[in-house]
Amino acid sequence: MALTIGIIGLPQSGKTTLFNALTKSNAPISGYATTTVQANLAVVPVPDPRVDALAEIFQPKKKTYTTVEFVDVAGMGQAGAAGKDKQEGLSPEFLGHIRNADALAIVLRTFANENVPHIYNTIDPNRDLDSLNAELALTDLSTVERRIERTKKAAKSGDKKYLQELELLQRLKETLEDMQLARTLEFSQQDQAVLNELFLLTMKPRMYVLNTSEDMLATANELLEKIRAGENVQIDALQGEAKGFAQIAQRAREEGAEVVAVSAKLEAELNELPQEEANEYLEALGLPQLGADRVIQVGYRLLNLITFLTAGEDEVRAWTVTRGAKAPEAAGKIHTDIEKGFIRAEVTSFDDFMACGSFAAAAKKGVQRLEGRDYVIQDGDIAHFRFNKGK
Ligand SMILES: Nc1nc2c(ncn2[C@@H]2O[C@H](COP(=O)(O)OP(=O)(O)O)[C@@H](O)[C@H]2O)c(=O)[nH]1
Ligand SMILES: [Mg+2]
Repeated sequence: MALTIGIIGLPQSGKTTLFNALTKSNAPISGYATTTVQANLAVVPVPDPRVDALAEIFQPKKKTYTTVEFVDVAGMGQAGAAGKDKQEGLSPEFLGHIRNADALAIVLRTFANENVPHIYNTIDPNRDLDSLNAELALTDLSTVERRIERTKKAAKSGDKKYLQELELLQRLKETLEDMQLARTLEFSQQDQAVLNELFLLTMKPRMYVLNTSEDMLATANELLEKIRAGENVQIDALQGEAKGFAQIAQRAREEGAEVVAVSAKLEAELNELPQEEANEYLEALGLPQLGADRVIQVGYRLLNLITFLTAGEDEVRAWTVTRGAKAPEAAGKIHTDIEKGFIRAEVTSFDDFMACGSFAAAAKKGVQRLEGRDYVIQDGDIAHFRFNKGK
């Protein structure tokens, strides 16, 4: 069940370069704005230090991470690219790729480079985000308007369900007309059922990926951290790229969105180097980790998934379940037979395990628990399932 994160942004913002950095693959990078819809798709492992730590202990034959799918789709900002001022809505090809994405990574360019034209000629991520939001909102607006027509007909019967639905749709319509995101509204559980059918683009969880100049990465990380922590930053006093970082970070904070800074080009280049050299380079830049890895980890977090682990001499492995899943469902991820014959789960939290160093020590210390069918799996649980093979 690979969940998908759609990489979107204006032409020349660095989507494909980021995609390459994420996947360590080499999708073609365009040096000019294209009008056709190209899509690159890849399933990438989610870096997880817990898997690495357990592998150090168990020295397994195999080490397996959870995965997430990224799709890089061109197709936004085409009206701007063609020099038209009217937004014409997004193409069916673009929508075909992005409607089913579970979350969005929105690439915003902050790097300046004369050789890489910008469709609006200047570097201004705040303006670019407004423009992207407007395109997404307009597309959602037409979805909502079509639905209103349908629901109006159904509501003629006087059925309360449809009258409530109309109310919701009206609220969405007003929000989208203001170019605001549907996800900023509050919804009831009943609304949620309708929303699930609409696949609105402005409902999707999102992260902003600031594509920075190489030498501004450290500054970006510092500012992002400050704003995330709620420190008071005088945004208007900032200049150049730094101002853009702060503006987007502030918006992300207000919206409850995530924000990550990367230098897509640098990272795509680092992938060409041997691991050791790449690490040295990162260290020299004062960076703790590849931005691409952060993008993957934050993307995974957006999907509201949790990870549980299995560990042994054969394999150390991370598994994905949705938040709230109970033990038998988690067992079913490994094999349906284990779910069917589920007896109980032996569970040790990752932290407890690391403090003890082995399952035997964990059991002795009493931190290894026996859990039944109703146990809700927690992120970082190391689980061993006992099951009845005959069932
Ligand atoms: N200087 C610099 N150039 C970049 C960066 N990221 C992308 N580019 C360049 O910008 C151009 C467009 O990048 P691309 O990934 O194809 O953009 P896309 O249209 O959003 O997919 C390419 O020439 C890239 O080399 C970056 O972080 N710094
Ligand atoms: Mg591209």
